[in-house]
Amino acid sequence: MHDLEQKIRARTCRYGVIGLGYVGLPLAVAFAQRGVHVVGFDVDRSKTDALSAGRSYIPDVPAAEVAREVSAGRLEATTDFSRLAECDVVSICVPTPLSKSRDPDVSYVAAATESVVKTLRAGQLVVLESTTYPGMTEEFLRPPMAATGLTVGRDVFLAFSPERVDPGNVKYGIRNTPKVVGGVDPLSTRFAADFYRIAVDHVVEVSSAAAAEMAKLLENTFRSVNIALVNEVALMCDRLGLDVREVVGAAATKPFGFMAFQPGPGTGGHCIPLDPLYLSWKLRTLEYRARFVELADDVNLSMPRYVVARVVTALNDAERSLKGARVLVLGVAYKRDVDDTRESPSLEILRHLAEGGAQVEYADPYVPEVAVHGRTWRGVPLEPGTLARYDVVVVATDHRALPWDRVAAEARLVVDARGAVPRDAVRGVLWPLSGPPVRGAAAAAPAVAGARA
Ligand code: SAJ
Repeated sequence: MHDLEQKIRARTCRYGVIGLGYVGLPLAVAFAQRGVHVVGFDVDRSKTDALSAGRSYIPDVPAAEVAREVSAGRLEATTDFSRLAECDVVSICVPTPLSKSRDPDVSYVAAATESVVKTLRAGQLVVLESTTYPGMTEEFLRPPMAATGLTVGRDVFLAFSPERVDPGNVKYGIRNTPKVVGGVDPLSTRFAADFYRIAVDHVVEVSSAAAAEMAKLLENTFRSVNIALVNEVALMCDRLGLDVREVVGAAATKPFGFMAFQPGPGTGGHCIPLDPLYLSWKLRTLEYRARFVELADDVNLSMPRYVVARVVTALNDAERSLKGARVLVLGVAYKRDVDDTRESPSLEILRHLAEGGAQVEYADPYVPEVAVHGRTWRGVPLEPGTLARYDVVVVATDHRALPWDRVAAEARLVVDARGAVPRDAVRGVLWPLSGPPVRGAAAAAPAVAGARA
């Protein structure tokens, strides 16, 4: 039996996790809790110092769990990447963002790979977890590992296993989320699968690293395309004078063969807007256009401007112009109940409203301040009377913590891109994402063209 296999079976293998963010930290803690000695690596000393002191900066990872594993000596954190030599298994969990030209930015993976190769030794298994294009593990990690003179698949082993950490998800965690694993050769697949089985109930072996890379991209492209479809249905409903949420809600009553997605102001976050573009980028190098991926990206990217156009329509109906209007945007995080503003469509909405001459402010209980194209906004508290001060309130993120009943009762005019405001409680005028406005008791009758007082 290979020495590595023996260590995995005996759980005496030492595990290195590079990148201690929302993916790497839960992974490190999960294996430490299963008795594996884990060394966490990060370039950010504030992270490694916090963990060494038994503190957590990831909401899904309780500090008590970090403290317990650190004090038991099963979890360490360091910025000293030379210690990778101690590790038998290394998972790379670093960001794979897009560059300014919306092409893959693999600089973080390149830096991690360089560190791994510097200390590479016989008996090590390297697993890339960062979401990337099909072929990257084979094309980007294998050559520098082989260039050390060690044989991949005999002396050292290499696999890809996509991360499926869903921040804020209280139901699914490391243990009960099935883990796909694909090696660059059968032995790499087997060793990686055996290793992950230490902390994951269900490990799914596939025939190659590329198959595992592609599976991950399919998972998130599926979401991007279906969100784009329902957003395009919103654009259609706008022209048809229909309320898209009523249409989606009705379709969702079909108990089979349909999966409801919600239309909204676009897609944000570090996964859905980015992952599919890794796929289309790779396919372009193979002279193939991933048309669904690119169309979905176009539609989703167009939604912030559509929401702003809806605001203009609503103000126009109230005989107000966007220029000079006082506008409050509710929610700048990319989705409900999170504090992450990466790629958030709300930021584009803020920018376009400001460019249109509106006096724009925002309120978001999770985000105290946000910078958009060089301008910094500070959130405003929703004190009594605040909502009534604005000419229009725009719902961009439907945080559960926001006072939706107050929005219905106090706001004179609402554009609700998320279907968050209770319609039956509206006193002013509410414009849904598509379809006719809802006019409440306090709404002035709309001006009728041509009529004179
Ligand atoms: N969105 C819609 N309509 C929908 C669903 C989402 O407009 O019906 C928007 C959200 O508001 C957000 C963006 O799309 O701006 C992405 O939302 P998301 O629910 O896909 O959440 P993410 O970005 O946190 O995606 C993560 C992914 N997890 C991993 O990659 C491990 C994704 O695969 C998960 O399915 C998703 O969480 C989840 O289900 O929570």
